[in-house]
Amino acid sequence: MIEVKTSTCRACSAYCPIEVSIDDGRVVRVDGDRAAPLYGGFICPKGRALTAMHNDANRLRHCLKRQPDGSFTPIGSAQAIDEISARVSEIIARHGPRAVAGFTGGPSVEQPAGPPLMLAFLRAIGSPMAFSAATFDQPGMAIANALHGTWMGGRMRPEAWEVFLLVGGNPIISKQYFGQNPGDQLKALIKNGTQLIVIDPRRTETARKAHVHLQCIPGEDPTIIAGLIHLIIANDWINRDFVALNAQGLDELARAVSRFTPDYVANRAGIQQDDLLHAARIIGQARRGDFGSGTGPSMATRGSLTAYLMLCLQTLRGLWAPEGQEAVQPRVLLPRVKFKAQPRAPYPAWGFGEKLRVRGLQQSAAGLPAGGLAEEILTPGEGQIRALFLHGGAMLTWPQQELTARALQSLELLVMHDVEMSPTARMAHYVIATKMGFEIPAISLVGEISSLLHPGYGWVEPYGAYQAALLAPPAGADVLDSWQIYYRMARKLGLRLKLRSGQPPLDMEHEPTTDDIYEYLVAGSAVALSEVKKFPHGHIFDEAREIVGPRDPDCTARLELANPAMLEELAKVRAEDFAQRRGTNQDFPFLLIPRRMQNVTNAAYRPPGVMRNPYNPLFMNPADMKERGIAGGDVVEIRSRHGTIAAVVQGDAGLRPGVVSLTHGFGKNPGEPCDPRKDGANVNRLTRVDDDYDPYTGIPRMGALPVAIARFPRSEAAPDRAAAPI
Ligand SMILES: Nc1nc2c(c(=O)[nH]1)N[C@H]1C(S)=C(S)[C@@H](COP(=O)(O)OP(=O)(O)OC[C@H]3O[C@@H](n4cnc5c(=O)[nH]c(N)nc54)[C@H](O)[C@@H]3O)O[C@H]1N2
Ligand SMILES: Nc1nc2c(c(=O)[nH]1)N[C@H]1C(S)=C(S)[C@@H](COP(=O)(O)OP(=O)(O)OC[C@H]3O[C@@H](n4cnc5c(=O)[nH]c(N)nc54)[C@H](O)[C@@H]3O)O[C@H]1N2
Ligand code: SF4
Ligand SMILES: [Mo]
Repeated sequence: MIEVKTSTCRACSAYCPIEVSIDDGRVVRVDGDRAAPLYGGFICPKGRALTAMHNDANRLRHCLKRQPDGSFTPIGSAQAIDEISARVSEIIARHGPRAVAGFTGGPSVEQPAGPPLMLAFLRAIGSPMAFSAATFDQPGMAIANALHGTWMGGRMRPEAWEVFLLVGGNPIISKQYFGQNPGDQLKALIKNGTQLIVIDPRRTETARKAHVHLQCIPGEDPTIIAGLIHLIIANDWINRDFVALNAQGLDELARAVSRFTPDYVANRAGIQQDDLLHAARIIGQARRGDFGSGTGPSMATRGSLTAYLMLCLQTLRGLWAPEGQEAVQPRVLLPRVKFKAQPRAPYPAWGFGEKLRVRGLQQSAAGLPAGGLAEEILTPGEGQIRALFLHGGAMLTWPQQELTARALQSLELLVMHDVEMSPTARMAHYVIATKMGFEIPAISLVGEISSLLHPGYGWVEPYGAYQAALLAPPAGADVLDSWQIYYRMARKLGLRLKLRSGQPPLDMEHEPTTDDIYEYLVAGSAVALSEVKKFPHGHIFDEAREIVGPRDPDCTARLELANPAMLEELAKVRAEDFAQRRGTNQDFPFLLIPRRMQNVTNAAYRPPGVMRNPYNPLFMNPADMKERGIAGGDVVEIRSRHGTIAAVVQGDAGLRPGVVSLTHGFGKNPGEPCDPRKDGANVNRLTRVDDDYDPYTGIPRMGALPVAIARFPRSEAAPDRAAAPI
């Protein structure tokens, strides 16, 4: 008999509510949950493919251990944890706790308890070496918040927006912003009078809905935002009352942008002056609105500066939630906070915490720079990392794949969690087979935590959801919830794990359940988890709504419009020879940019059938293809200054001529045969960790990357050549 149960899709960070049809312990169908609030029953092909994912015979059912000859043999999870624990304690004894590091990434969407337990474990052994994918993502936002200060009232409510400015993001595909059915949300906003401005070198699904689309040359976001600031100031479109009360540094900012005149900006960024003026006028006259940015500008270098300038622009217009407005993103499973119509003063963005031993990189408001992790592993000396626990798809997602490979190979101990024998798992000493989706209880906590770091995540309304696990792992399987790895190691090593300061440690005698861990994680939440559990479709908790309160009478905090480091970087932007810095020339005539595709999430597990073609095509403007005699379906060679890959071309008339785009998360490991039509192409063979990296966050140039595109003589795949060693 078929049973239908509600759950949440965790194949991306949109967390769509779903209905799962189960027949005798087997998933037979997944649909959007029409009875759930906010999402309107939305589901994408990845959600539907959860059926194939849970029934995939290739899924890992046992942990694996690498043998001296490189092959893998199954090992019981208990035995694996015993052996790993012994090696960890031996490494700590020999090299100290800093020799043990962890990395968490995308899989935390599915495994909410994994990262907190990994961090608790690292704290318990005394290692500061906790890295995350956040510093390969949009780390500049955390830097910008620290340097500018933040608004304690939060953002303006979308139903009131007259403008939304989106710089280098594509919510319709990525669901970053408007995560609950983005197409419908955007349609409703536009119908409601919101003018959408999109800055993107590609006419994306989202840009097609925009009132103004600035189809710029990649990497020119600081130029364009500085140009918009210049126009807002020059036309006296500043919200004077707001700025006088809440900000400082206007005169210095005005001077810093004074030479970003419309003709300079338009010429440099490859856009029309009229369009720039049109965008500035919409922004300058809107009384309510919001701005957001995506991975485009972050990957294109100077992500911290772009994010900082966007905050300055937003503050100049006073587009922050006023007193009396209902707050967006109030807490549900996190402790309640008071929203207030006042600034929180800037705070240190760097200069505290752990320093890496490479390139002067250090802990910042965005975390420890993962861009320096591979070199940290490879650099001999005291503190060198010898053991790494990996909760992400490093081999396909970290820049400079060849360096990543060398770093991972050099480790004494690499432990990977996985549900498949992924490229990264193939590098590991131990692969811990983990539970997948429906075997893990769903909870909206990670979405809410993400919204603290990035306004494009979480829920505007006080939404919360929890659904129990729906399935047991396959009969005979020996798989763990990823947090159990750290709990069981800690127990072996006699450590007591604490999830938060001020909280009692976990019970190390009797192993908690995943639900117990969730209870620890939501301690002090605005709404009790037991209450959230009463609503199988998820729920909007009216009792969690908050109104933005008045300013404290003694508040003296001000938002900073003239951070010296940022204005210095901006001066450099204006002074440089931009064509030279861009790096395109006859040898490298194209700029390669990142993009997401609908049916894949980064390098995450791809259920059979989820993609029509299993590869990531190189998208190219048809005029550029024609000029070079390239047809759709041809295999081409993409060469950057750092490496060469082969990819299958697909025409995309929406791309700005001279720009090509390729999604990350595909391909194979160095030395493995890679067929671009089957395995796709790894864009991170074209990147390099020390190429024009952000000095604060360490994120290197992963967009606006100069490349050459050449047709293979007989249109067949050439072997990938590895990048030059660092
Ligand atoms: N060139 C380039 N590189 C990029 C980007 C780009 O735009 N261009 N984007 C960057 C961004 S924004 C991000 S967030 C990162 C993402 O980078 P990561 O966070 O490193 O990668 P994911 O692809 O999310 O990780 C998915 C993989 O993690 C492994 N895994 C580990 N633990 C588990 C587990 O418990 N369960 C499951 N199911 N799998 C597990 C599986 O192998 C799975 O394939 O990539 C970054 N890299
Ligand atoms: N379907 C799907 N959804 C995802 C993911 C996925 O892999 N697939 N990944 C998830 C993750 S980890 C993240 S971080 C988010 C990211 O969410 P988004 O940032 O919205 O991701 P993209 O869709 O890649 O949008 C980036 C846009 O930037 C544009 N762009 C590229 N270079 C530049 C530039 O120099 N300047 C400007 N202005 N624009 C530029 C690209 O053309 C593209 O349209 O998506 C999440 N959601
Ligand atoms: S957008 Fe698709 S992959 Fe993301 S949560 Fe929703 S159904 Fe799942
Ligand atoms: Mo990301």
